[in-house]
Amino acid sequence: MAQTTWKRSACPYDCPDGCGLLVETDGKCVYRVKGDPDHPVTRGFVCRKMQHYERTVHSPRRIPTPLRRVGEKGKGEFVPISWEEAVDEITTRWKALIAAYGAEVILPYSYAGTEHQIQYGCGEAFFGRLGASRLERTICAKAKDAGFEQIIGATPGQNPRDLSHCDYIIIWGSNVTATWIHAHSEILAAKKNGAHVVLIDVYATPAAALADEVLLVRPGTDAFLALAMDRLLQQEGRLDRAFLDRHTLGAAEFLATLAPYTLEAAAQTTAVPKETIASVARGFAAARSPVILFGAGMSRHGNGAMTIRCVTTLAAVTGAFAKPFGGIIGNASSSAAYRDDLVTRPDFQQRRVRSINMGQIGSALTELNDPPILSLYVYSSNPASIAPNQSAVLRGLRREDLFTVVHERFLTDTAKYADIVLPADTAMEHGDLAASYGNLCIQKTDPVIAPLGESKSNFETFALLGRAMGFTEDYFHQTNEELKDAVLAAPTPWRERLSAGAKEQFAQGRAVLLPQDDPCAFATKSGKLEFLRPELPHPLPCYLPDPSGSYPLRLVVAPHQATLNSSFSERDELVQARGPMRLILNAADAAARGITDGAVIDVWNDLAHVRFYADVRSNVAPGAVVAEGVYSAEQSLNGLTVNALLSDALTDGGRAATLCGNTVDAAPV
Ligand SMILES: Nc1nc2c(c(=O)[nH]1)N[C@H]1C(S)=C(S)[C@@H](COP(=O)(O)OP(=O)(O)OC[C@H]3O[C@@H](n4cnc5c(=O)[nH]c(N)nc54)[C@H](O)[C@@H]3O)O[C@H]1N2
Ligand SMILES: Nc1nc2c(c(=O)[nH]1)N[C@H]1C(S)=C(S)[C@@H](COP(=O)(O)OP(=O)(O)OC[C@H]3O[C@@H](n4cnc5c(=O)[nH]c(N)nc54)[C@H](O)[C@@H]3O)O[C@H]1N2
Ligand code: SF4
Ligand SMILES: [Mo]
Repeated sequence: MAQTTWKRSACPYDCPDGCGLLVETDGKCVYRVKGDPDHPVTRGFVCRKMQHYERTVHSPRRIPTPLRRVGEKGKGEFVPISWEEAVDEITTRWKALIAAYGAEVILPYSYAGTEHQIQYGCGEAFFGRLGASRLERTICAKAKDAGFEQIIGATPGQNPRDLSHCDYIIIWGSNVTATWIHAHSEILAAKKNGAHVVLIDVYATPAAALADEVLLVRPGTDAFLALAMDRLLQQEGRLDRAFLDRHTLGAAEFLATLAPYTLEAAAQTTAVPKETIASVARGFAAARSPVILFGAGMSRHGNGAMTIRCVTTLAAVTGAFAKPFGGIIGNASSSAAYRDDLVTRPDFQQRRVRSINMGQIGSALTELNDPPILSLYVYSSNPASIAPNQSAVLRGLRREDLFTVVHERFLTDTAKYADIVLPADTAMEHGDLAASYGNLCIQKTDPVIAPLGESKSNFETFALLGRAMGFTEDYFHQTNEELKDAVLAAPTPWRERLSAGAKEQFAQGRAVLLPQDDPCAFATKSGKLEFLRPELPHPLPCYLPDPSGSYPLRLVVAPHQATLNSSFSERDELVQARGPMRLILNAADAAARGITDGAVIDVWNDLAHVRFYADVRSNVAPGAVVAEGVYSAEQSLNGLTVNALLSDALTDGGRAATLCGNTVDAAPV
């Protein structure tokens, strides 16, 4: 090994922790990766996935050069070509399509393979300039955002770091032990200080080990649970009247609607015993520093945005927002610290074009005719594995008249359908701007090593394609580092508020924590928490039964601890730790169907039949079934994964995918 040094970097993955990294390198190779001890949230430790990021960076499965398909679509048979040939073929095909049908027959598809600002956003500038159809990038947490917006506006959230000071923590639908490990460690610290921890989920996730109490709730019914808690506190005179008077609008109108939410009705709807509902409500109201940590799972239902709005009312009626370290966690985001418009360039969009929702890519590829999609460019995403309505997605990708380009690090299920594959680099191989959606840290990164093989970053690729399309804007004639510097040269109110010392640290590539606002400074029109929003279809928070399907079991998809969506499939040790595709069922629901633990089962609805191994447990809400993890076709039992059972219906707010709002039935094979 040549002389090595430790360089600072930041984890690019779609994860609320947004960790800072230290990377051992000689400038050519990455040898070791560890958590940055000086990062305000990471504090020296990272998850198992990133502890060996060098295995991802130097994986023998990395795509080294551009590829051209030679076999059938989906078979993954390719030959290497040069970048010149690849760019020439792509831009020649696109120019012909644009001349014949207009640019809207081209659709980009992307999500959060990397969360860093430039590589996440630069495709918007390219496709905006091209005049292609727009993609609504809403699959993940847009219903959660919409639910918060409907009651507290775009109030920047709090740091999970503060959790350690809280004495009553409700983890509401987040498997923090898998997906948010620094929140997990803060909750552990709070427990050492005597905090009471409650988990509300549809099954006992690994995070249940943190909890003093686990409430197993029927999927999609959390709003009822929260409103029943509100009603009980109202009846018992435990509301924080001073907070309601000072910081909220429409409290009286809201409180006047709570009569139907009795404990009895709540127990019946949610399956949570009424004594438990009452004791959690009283404990939360009486706490010194009560906080609700919100996951996104409960927002991925047909009533998801309303659910988030209703659960937030519990933190309002108890005045939790005004108590020290109290309120809510799960709505933080530090991305406004950068001028994102300098990356995404909305000004390049010359005319209105149609939008296609990423959760409906299956029907868009197979049914759209006005005009049809004739070319798909996928980057930072893997729709064959992660999108709903998988059978339609695969049918679409198989279309011979669809010219598909995939910019990827690995030969994913989606890349196997590509006509042209372009090799992508990793976060070690380019600089970028890191923000987080789980805390308020920001960090600037520099390249740690040169791009491996012939791989290129998203920006370098779009700049190359832009020049080949004849775009004359300076944007396409600069380097990634020049764009990064231009974004940093543009001040934002948040970065301006950093102390001189923090600004200096940031300039040196260290992570800094943005100053936090008063949690009661709500970013609504009135500056108050707004129970009443007269302009909305439902002016007050209320329980809306979820309009899910008609099969008897309610299917929930959940993350797996060992992998991150379909990412990390290149790492055999993580894939092995995850094991085969399983469906978690409640023992009573399994017994009623003659399903035994470990048996191969057929699971179906109107969309598909998918095979799983049964994982029968006692601690699952009645009628709920859960599939953890995103699997590839190769790892599946019949070529399809759980995503084939997910419809492409959207949520009530935010146009997110209803990933957790589907129904199925199951039987032994
Ligand atoms: N290891 C790992 N880390 C990850 C990911 C991963 O796949 N693996 N994914 C990353 C991504 S993309 C995201 S968006 C974040 C997500 O992180 P969070 O938004 O914090 O949520 P999750 O941990 O995914 O947990 C969602 C939980 O919601 C539950 N749930 C579903 N429906 C309901 C319901 O109706 N009511 C209640 N109470 N619970 C419900 C599910 O059972 C699941 O346990 O995590 C990120 N981090
Ligand atoms: N069954 C099921 N389905 C789900 C979920 C679930 O939990 N279960 N989770 C849902 C959620 S919350 C989300 S956010 C979505 C996530 O959907 P995606 O954002 O598509 O997530 P990944 O599966 O991680 O795929 C990201 C891909 O980007 C590639 N990539 C990484 N970095 C770069 C880069 O710099 N450039 C390029 N060009 N490519 C790069 C990676 O190799 C990887 O193949 O999936 C959703 N779908
Ligand atoms: S916990 Fe999340 S942000 Fe931190 S290293 Fe792991 S994947 Fe990256
Ligand atoms: Mo996500």
